[in-house]
Amino acid sequence: MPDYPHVEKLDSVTVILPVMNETTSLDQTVRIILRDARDTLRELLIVVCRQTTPQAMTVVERLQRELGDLIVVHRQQLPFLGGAMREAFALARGSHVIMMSSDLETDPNVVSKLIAEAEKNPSAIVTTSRWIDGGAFHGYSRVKLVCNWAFQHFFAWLYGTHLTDMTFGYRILPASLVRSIRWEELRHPFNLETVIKPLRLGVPVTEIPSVWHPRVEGRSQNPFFRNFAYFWIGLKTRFASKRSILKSNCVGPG
Ligand SMILES: Nc1nc2c(ncn2[C@@H]2O[C@H](COP(=O)(O)OP(=O)(O)OP(=O)(O)O)[C@@H](O)[C@H]2O)c(=O)[nH]1
Ligand SMILES: [Mg+2]
Repeated sequence: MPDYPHVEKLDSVTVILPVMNETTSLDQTVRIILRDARDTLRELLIVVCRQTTPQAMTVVERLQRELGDLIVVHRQQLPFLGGAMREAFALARGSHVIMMSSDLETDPNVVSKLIAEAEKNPSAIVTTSRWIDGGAFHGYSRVKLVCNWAFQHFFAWLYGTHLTDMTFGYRILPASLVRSIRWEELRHPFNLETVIKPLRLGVPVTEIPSVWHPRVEGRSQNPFFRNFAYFWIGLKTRFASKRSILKSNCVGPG
């Protein structure tokens, strides 16, 4: 029996949009998702925090007025990006959740492709890669590219997987799966944690391509030196027991 929840069907999707300082990028992200995936959408779950700028809040409030129940706004209690995602996992009402950002670095044109892939295998995770055919990085320095390549290869070897982009936080996951796992990270390494913990449980993970463009407004919340923090969760999870990865009431099939 697998150690992760079996999911019969993709019924609906909650798209999680963390927002700090995005205005036009958030607006464009929402428009493209609605154009391509409105029928499958349970809600757009926008997560804001105390540092979210007044300009971004103005856009969030306008979207709420325009789109009514399709928009759910949550003010996070836990800090940072991982905290925002973890609280969103608990609140999502769709059978599946899409993790992405609102700065257009996670290309919203890929949302409908993620959904189409997840429909084929609803218990699995479909994640995006900038390294496979059809994917790309624009505006990454040579040093950043080499570091990223080396990092991806090291962790693919460590986990015995063919995945090529485990740190890119743009993927679709079953909601029951994300609620069965004990999450630890609060900052950006959460993006890695959300793929390596499922891998340790034996969850199938497939990749589709996505092109990365640097944000055109606002600032990243992830300074380059913080990338080293990914090693801690990456190494620790490799040797963690399945029992410690699952919440205590979720051991065995869900
Ligand atoms: N609600 C909320 N949103 C956040 C937080 N940190 C980042 N975000 C948003 O999450 C998305 C991803 O964060 P970024 O800081 O751009 O991180 P990134 O794109 O992974 O990192 P870079 O590659 O360095 O740009 C963006 O839309 C941010 O505005 C947070 O603490 N709370
Ligand atoms: Mg970003």
